[in-house]
Amino acid sequence: MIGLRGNYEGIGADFVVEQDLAAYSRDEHALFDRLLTRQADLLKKYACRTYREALARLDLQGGVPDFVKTSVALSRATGWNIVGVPGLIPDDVFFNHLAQRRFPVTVWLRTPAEMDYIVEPDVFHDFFGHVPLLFDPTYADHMQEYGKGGLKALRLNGLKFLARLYWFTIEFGLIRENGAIKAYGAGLLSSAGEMPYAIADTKPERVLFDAMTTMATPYDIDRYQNTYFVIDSFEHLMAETAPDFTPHYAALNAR
Ligand code: HBI
Ligand code: FE
Repeated sequence: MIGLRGNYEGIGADFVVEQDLAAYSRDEHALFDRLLTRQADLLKKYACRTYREALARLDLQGGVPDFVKTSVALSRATGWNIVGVPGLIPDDVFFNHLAQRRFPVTVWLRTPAEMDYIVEPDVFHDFFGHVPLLFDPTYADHMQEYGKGGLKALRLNGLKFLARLYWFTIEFGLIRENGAIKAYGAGLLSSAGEMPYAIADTKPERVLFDAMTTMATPYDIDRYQNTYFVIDSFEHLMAETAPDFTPHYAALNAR
């Protein structure tokens, strides 16, 4: 599938591409399974229950999953669908998909050399990391609100702040569960190294999530974070991000 990696020629305005299941090599299916197996033990220890239960229901048959098949179950559960994309897509296109309950999932898979670290999201990060939680109604609603908020942030010069919110919740968020701290962020769930680090290492600080502090916290995409934000529940995340952020953006831009 290397051919499709970052190949945008002839792409439409929505940046959607068909997932060609036949185009994945046997090695690619095997690599996807190796990534899955490697995470399995870590998930038991570090992943939040909602994620683990949703992943189990997905019943991944082995190899790179079929977006169309998963979308049938997903749309029945929360009205979301998966759309294939060739990689990162423009912010406004990305947010517009989320606002319409379409989750963009990259169609290509990393190479074995990128097993431990990949800069851009690939199908393992996007599918394994993001898709299971879209089966949870509250999280699914939050993700759609996030998309609508993103389109608004673009108009209010607030994208940088909203991207930080996304980074510290949807990508690297932690959640309190029965007195323990677990992972729900896709970047953590799909990483063998950063999930244990974020939860068990003494180096990073773990602070209670609030939207303003998160939006004021810069992040580095190519290193582990110094700070991780902890929500009490997805309802807490929803409530914290429901307000109109216009005044927040104005205050943050004024700093
Ligand atoms: N495109 N395919 C894809 N996946 C993303 O996660 C993504 C994107 N484009 C923009 C983007 N994320 C970020 O700018 C926003 O999350 C802020
Ligand atoms: Fe992601």
